[in-house]
Amino acid sequence: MGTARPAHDGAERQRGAVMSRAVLSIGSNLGDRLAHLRSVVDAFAPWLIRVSSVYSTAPWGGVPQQHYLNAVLLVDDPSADARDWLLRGQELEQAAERVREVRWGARTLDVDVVWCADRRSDGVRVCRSTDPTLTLPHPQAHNRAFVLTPWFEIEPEATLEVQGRPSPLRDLLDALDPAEREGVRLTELTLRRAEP
Ligand code: A4P
Ligand code: MG
Repeated sequence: MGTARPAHDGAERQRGAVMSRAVLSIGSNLGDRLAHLRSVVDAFAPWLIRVSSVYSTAPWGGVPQQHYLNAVLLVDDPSADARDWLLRGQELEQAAERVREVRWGARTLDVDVVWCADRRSDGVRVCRSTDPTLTLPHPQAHNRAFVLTPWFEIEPEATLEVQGRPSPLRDLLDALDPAEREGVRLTELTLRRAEP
């Protein structure tokens, strides 16, 4: 309890029986916002399964600041665990010269691990953790249309555990204040690379 590092035994990793799948929320509201989001898609290209559209979103959390661009990625890597996804995201935040000043304040790049699961020979195990350095599932995801809307776009069948109970994303979106949902607008911007 309280740790996000799954108990992977080395032999299991070598046999490829463990695979970590994660949902990442990426956001930017400072500098070249689209370039910051693209830096994540480029760096995560080897593990990328799906990438959402780009959404323009009203700032969440009560700190006055400019609108964000947000998107959600679905990634998969046989050799990664939940903490690897966090560390990879934080490296990219640093590369974007992110400065931490105000909680929920403006930032060049934010990469949050929303959800993570291990795929094993005996099925899928959702990662749960109360560790403050990596809380899973992300404790605010169900309150955020800027996470749920792009995630629903790329994985409409997904569920998210809220207080221990799995809920379909559609139900979580419907439960939000309409103003919260309406603050999330689809753009024509894209993070997908053009086919060669
Ligand atoms: N941390 C714990 N669990 C996680 C997790 N699942 N994923 C820890 C990522 N990080 C996690 O984060 C603080 C600490 O949270 C880290 O040390 C990490 O180990 P931070 O990135 O340093 O600070 P922060 O981002 O300001 O705080 P916080 O609470 O993580 O904020 P959020 O949740 O990232 O929210 N509005 C819109 N429209 N779009 C946005 O993208 N983003 C935020 C930031 C606020 N409002 C927004 C948006
Ligand atoms: Mg964050």
